[in-house]
Amino acid sequence: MAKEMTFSIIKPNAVKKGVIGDIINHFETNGLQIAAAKLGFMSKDKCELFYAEHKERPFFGELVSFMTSGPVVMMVLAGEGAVLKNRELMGATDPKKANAGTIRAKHGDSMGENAVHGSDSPESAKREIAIFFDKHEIANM
Ligand code: FUP
Repeated sequence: MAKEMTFSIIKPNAVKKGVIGDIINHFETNGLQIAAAKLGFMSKDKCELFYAEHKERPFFGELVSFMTSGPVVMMVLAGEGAVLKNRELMGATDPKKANAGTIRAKHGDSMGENAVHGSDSPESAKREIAIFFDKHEIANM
């Protein structure tokens, strides 16, 4: 499989719990390298743009208010088949349905507060990375 990049967010509930290190360790020990990272608040504008596909969904307001409620870690992950690999490591959207040992099973609190985000396709990854990072901020891993 070709080397790819994907976009990852450690969400406010996971940052608050102090599990940034555990999550990054999970990535690094499973073949994903950190090609770029920043910790900080997501602006409401960027958050709404990021989740634009969910704009009409009933949970949109709650999702944006949660994602901007505290600092997050925004990252570019690089590795062989990074998009799919990251989705496997995260587990299902609903932490109750996520396989044992996945990040969401370990650190997710609810469907909304599910600890991490990961791009669902290489096209989404490209779009999402461009919202939060300039090209020169990303290491060529
Ligand atoms: P995922 O790709 O696994 O992050 O899941 P989705 O793109 O379907 O959902 C994006 C985010 O919306 C999830 F992380 C959590 C939130 N969400 C809800 O809060 N309620 C729902 O019913 C579905 C999603």
